[in-house]
Amino acid sequence: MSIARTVPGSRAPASDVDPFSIEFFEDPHRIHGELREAGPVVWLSRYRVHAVARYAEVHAVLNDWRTFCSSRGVGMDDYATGKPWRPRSLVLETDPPEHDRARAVLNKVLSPAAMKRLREGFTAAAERKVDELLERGSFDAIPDLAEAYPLSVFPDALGMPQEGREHVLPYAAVVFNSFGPDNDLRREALADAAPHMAWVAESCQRGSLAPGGFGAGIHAATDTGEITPEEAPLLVRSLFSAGVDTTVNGIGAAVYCLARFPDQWRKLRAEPSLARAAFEEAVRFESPVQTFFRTTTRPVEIGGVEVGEGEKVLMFLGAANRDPRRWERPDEYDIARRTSGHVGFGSGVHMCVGQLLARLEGEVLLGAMARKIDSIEITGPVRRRYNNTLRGLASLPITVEA
Ligand code: OVV
Repeated sequence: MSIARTVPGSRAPASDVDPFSIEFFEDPHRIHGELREAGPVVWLSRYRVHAVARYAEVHAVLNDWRTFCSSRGVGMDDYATGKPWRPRSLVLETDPPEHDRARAVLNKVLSPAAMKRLREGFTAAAERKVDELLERGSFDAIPDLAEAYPLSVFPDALGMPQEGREHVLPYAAVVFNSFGPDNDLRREALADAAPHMAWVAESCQRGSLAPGGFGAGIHAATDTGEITPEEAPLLVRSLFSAGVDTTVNGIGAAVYCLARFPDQWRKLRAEPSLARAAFEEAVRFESPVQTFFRTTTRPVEIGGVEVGEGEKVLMFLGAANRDPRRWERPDEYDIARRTSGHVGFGSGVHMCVGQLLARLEGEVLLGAMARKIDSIEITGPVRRRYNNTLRGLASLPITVEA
């Protein structure tokens, strides 16, 4: 990477790196460091957008929705100048006050009380999954664990139709690739998206959703007038979009960490009550959601650099989560660390509305592993999965012993 200190039309240092390339996905950490060191804001010349990679600036952008809006899209596409590829999300791609109405409904559906009702069933499913995998001994921790466990609990909790659930992960891959630039990943994902989109649209209708689930809960909010009947399916769509692949990659990150760092695995085994902390630290360490954009609503100075109105700003959540200005030993996975303040779930008004559900899944699964599994060993080639937003693996062959 070359970093030039000046560029016409910007006072930010410029970089020609492509943070949406396979090469970058393979090893983002060195370049994250270079971007942090270059300055508080960097100009990505390839895409003509500003980017922030330091914790302080990422946190500041996330916490100033008036200046850094979401209603023009949180991907590279600017909805002020182009049509969204799907009707825009009522919660992700809106600003207060519209955002807050939709958010309140999701907050209630995914509340601490709702988590309490789910805990027992989620725990039993985690124990069954771990028992089954111990029986097998050797398996692929991505499809057989990181994907299989969330798929065994979340679609039922949402009340998804039984038929067609194979669309869930492909649909999410489309959504998260869509936030990136018009590269091969995004183009190929969108080219094959139609059947996934059709199934999701149909499944979000009130009549498709099982009683008692998150989906039915969202539709019930139309009866009290909090949202309109036209809005409900779109809000349900947010859970289809963001409810599975995020936790798949969060759990995948945690298992990958625990398999790579035996001293941390030993610590967790000795103290299974650290399961929730071990999951949280994996979210900081790997940052399954790597990036989001905002769009400026006015000219603004970031770290002394002038950014104009109507400009996209790319936030490197993963770089912020390893910024040595904020974290001690940032590149160490340490389950005893104080992780609070990490931006793996975002921050501010848009901070992950499903974070309690993600943590519940992570906690009960890692807890079951800690109580039942003695050793974890990586026993085959680790393959990465490429996505414009999500960081995670396609394959993690492991062997476990009781
Ligand atoms: C956080 C997130 C990711 C992807 C999609 C959505 C939300 C949505 O609201 O559709």
